[in-house]
Amino acid sequence: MTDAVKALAAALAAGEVEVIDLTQPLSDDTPILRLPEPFANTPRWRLRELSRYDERGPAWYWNAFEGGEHTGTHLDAPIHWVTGQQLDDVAQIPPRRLVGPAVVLDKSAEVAKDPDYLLRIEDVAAFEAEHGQLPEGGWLLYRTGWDARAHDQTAFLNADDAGPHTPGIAADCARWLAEERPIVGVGVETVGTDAGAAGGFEPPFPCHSYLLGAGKYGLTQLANLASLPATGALLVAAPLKIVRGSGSPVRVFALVPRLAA
Ligand code: 23J
Ligand code: MN
Repeated sequence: MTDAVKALAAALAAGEVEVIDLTQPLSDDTPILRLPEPFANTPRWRLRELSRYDERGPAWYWNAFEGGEHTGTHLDAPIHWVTGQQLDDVAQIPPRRLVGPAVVLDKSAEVAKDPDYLLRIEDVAAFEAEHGQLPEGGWLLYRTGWDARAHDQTAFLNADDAGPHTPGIAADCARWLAEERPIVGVGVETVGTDAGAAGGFEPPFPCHSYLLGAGKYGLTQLANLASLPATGALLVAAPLKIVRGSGSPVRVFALVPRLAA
């Protein structure tokens, strides 16, 4: 049997495999979700300096950090939603489930015309007709072009008096992805896996409700999806092992074959 890890290490060393960072920077400027009254909201990410080569610690720099579990590029664990309350917290997710193939479905042209665009079952079916069925144990990454707004909270949330206008997944499609496809989860470029308007859907926040209720995961605020092929990437998601955590900021890498030099 060939040593697949050795082969991968050699391919990385030879530049035949590229490592793409799908993570947005995490700082006090990182956009965060805003829920309407009367719901609780998450605090921003914040560093609190402990010492910086000074009287508090002459040879070292370090910080404490504070922030919601669901801040920036983050992973939603099944226990995050009431439908998954008996299922895994973020520390219980088997690591094997966090390494798997990823496919990228690009609806950025549609979203440029309609920021409330909702992915439909027929969109996924059309993707599958071209690229094959969604991967067992893998991720559906939903490209919307929303990453271009990730540096600016106002543009990222895109809210008016009616609430936020950001793309998402139609309720029937979320249910179908949860129940009829062998993926481990869905990844998006927006502040959450659900559309900005999804609080008014039936059920409310259907992506959270169906996917997490089926023991699957969400990945949010992803970057660099435009650098990935439609199929053929391997995704590695590494959330912090927060005991009883409902989610965590996550570092996400994609390994992709480097095609033409
Ligand atoms: C709580 C309630 C609604 C939503 C969310 C959290 C998220 O988007 C999240 O980060 O899980 S929509
Ligand atoms: Mn979340």
